[in-house]
Amino acid sequence: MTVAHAVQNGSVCAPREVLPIERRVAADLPYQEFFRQYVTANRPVIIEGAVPQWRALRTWNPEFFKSHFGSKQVAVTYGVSQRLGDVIDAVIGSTVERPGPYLHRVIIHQDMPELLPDLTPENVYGFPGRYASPLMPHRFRRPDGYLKLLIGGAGGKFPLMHFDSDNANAAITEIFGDKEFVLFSPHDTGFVYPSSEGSNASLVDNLEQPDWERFPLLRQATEYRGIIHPGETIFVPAGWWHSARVVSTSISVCLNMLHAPNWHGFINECCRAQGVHWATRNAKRLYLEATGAIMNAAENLQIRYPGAGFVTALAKCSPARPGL
Ligand SMILES: O=C(O)CCC(=O)C(=O)O
Repeated sequence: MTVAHAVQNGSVCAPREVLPIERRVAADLPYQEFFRQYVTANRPVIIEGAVPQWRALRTWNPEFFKSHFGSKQVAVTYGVSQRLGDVIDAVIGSTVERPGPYLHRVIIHQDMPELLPDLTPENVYGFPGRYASPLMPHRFRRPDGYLKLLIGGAGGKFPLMHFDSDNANAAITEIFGDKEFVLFSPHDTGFVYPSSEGSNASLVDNLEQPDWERFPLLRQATEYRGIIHPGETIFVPAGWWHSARVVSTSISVCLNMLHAPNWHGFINECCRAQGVHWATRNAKRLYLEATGAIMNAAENLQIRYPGAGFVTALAKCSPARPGL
């Protein structure tokens, strides 16, 4: 454990607790073990060697994107769209003092499907799960899990600390360069200043040098930190506050996942909408609970009979690979 001392008005204040994010090696972490120890327990982990076969690990770098997609117009951040070649130039020139753009709005299946073959076979620890199930109600179905491309240079960062909507889990896999994550448990929500009651966005905008006068309670939160390197996947569980900061020019992909353990929270979020008649809300809840029960059954069958094609197609709860 390390302890960070905050400096306020020139004097050192009470320390805050900083813990490393747990690390595991993929070769020693079969999927069912991952599911039990991290997905079900809602615990973050960094997995080394998660995607050894991905071609992206050998071919993706800033020059690759500049030469193959340089003239493509892409959504970079909220309300900003630019040629990817210009984004890459600015990313290469990015410094901690003058950070360049952080690309986080490209949905790969929709905007750059040419990249998909570089991301196969599917990440054992990072796949859409129930988002892709044919049992998922059409309105919530996202077979791509919102798979996104993230590119930034030194000093670049995801625009805000947040937890993911839909009560989703997230998996971010580093392809090139290094990126640091800072995480806070859902139990520390009271210390991380959500922008309004129930919001998933935090007002804390600088975790390297927090404004202690504005955010004094932050010192009571336990901070988890870890750097991901090429080939590593970080699992960010549902409800965990997170922010990401580029250490060295970084390219990664990120997606959202729904599994049995975060399904109930997903239902709660879906049924939270204001201004909807209680009867409609209850009908929706009942429908999603029934769907969840059928998915549970299909997933249990998949674990029992991993080779059965029709069960695998229905369940999508885990990658259907022998030995997992
Ligand atoms: O920049 C990152 O790696 C974090 C991405 C993220 O948190 C998100 O897309 O919700």
